[in-house]
Amino acid sequence: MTTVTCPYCFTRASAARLPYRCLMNPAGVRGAAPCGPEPDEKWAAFVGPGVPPAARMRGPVFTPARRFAGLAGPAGTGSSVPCPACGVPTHVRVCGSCHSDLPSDYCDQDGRIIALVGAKASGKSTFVAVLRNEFDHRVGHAYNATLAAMGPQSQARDKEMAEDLYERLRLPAATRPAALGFNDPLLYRLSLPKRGPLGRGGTRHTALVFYDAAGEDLADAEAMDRYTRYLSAADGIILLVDPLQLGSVRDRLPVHEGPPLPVVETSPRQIAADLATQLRAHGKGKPGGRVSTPIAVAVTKTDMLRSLLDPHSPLLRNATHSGGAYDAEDRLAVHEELRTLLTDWDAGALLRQLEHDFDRLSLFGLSALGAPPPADAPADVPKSGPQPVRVEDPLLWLLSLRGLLPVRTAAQDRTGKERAR
Ligand SMILES: Nc1nc2c(ncn2[C@@H]2O[C@H](COP(=O)(O)OP(=O)(O)O)[C@@H](O)[C@H]2O)c(=O)[nH]1
Ligand SMILES: [Mg+2]
Ligand SMILES: [Zn+2]
Ligand SMILES: [Zn+2]
Repeated sequence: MTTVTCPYCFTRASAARLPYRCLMNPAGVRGAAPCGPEPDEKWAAFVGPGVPPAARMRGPVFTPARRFAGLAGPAGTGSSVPCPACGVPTHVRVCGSCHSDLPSDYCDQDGRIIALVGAKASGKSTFVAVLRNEFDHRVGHAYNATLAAMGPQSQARDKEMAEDLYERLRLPAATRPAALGFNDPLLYRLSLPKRGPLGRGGTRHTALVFYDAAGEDLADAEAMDRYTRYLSAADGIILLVDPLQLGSVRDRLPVHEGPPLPVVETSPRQIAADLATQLRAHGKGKPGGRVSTPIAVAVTKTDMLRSLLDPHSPLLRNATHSGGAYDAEDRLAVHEELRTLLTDWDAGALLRQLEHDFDRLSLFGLSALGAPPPADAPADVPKSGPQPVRVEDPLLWLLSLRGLLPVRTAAQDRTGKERAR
């Protein structure tokens, strides 16, 4: 049975029990009058006082008769059930708790919530857009995987972000307090070949939920509460750390040709500490103990750090993903490289905080753009377009922990070589 976690309020429910919303289609059947809009108070209360009265009027929500429950159509199309009032079938399911509409394909697969966390301007929007694009090319090809936006809102935003970044060569507009409606998750469907014990075919779909919100910005208590529920519902967390926020990195960078350094925001160490406190408060670790949720901590904008890296640093090139397997040795090499760097940066304060707070931690380094934005046009993508380095690693690691990807280990490599001899 599929369990669905609402990507808006994070209530969990069995997919078969979700209510439906009538689409008020005028093509009534059996001569029944079409349904009209009704005030959806549950939804309005959830979305908040900003909703104009007219927008509260929505298609009626109903719970289908038992005999219709679980009458799913062909895989991926969702099920559709007739509205008891007008008789017209609808496929739109809503969360029973907040009445948000759920994309029908979201309800047909097990969800994984991967929470994306990072201070303002740490690179979250750019990261998501570039990651999505890499699945259309290099990464999708290596793993035979696709990553597609689900539902009309996510699809529209996904398209807009891609056009900005890859066609207009514009960086995303900053995630600023004004954009604080915490109502807009980006929903994606990740499809990977199934890996049964017998290597049987088929495809496994996994729903991924990202919010592009800066946690420290969420001034009002309700938005903050929802944000912490998002974090505690997460199966894995990607924490983006902007190295340009670390004093000792800023001091060490040569007077560079890129745009001016960003203003100093909340320190990454503080963000990590707050994150751990919030997760512990939601039972993801004993008070004072380590948090159990796996966390991928990714230092972004590594293109700015070239002068601080050894020319052989693994941070300067993408993983090969050869044989469609996630390379555990390569991950370790990156992790160790970052441990060394972080030990040095700001006297190791961030590293100590992370190792103190998180039980399952892996460090990553990535660049979504591959080069700094042009100095004379800091809101633009570099002329050659994004040339990402290692953007996929944090997500792939979290997926590999869930057994969703084949993993290649050093031991396997050795046996492979011996066999080849
Ligand atoms: N050098 C460099 N700068 C980046 C990269 N990604 C983002 N940035 C810069 O960081 C700024 C904020 O990025 P954005 O994705 O909007 O961050 P968000 O506020 O966390 O969503 C951008 O406007 C760029 O100036 C990168 O890969 N390399
Ligand atoms: Mg953003
Ligand atoms: Zn909900
Ligand atoms: Zn109806």
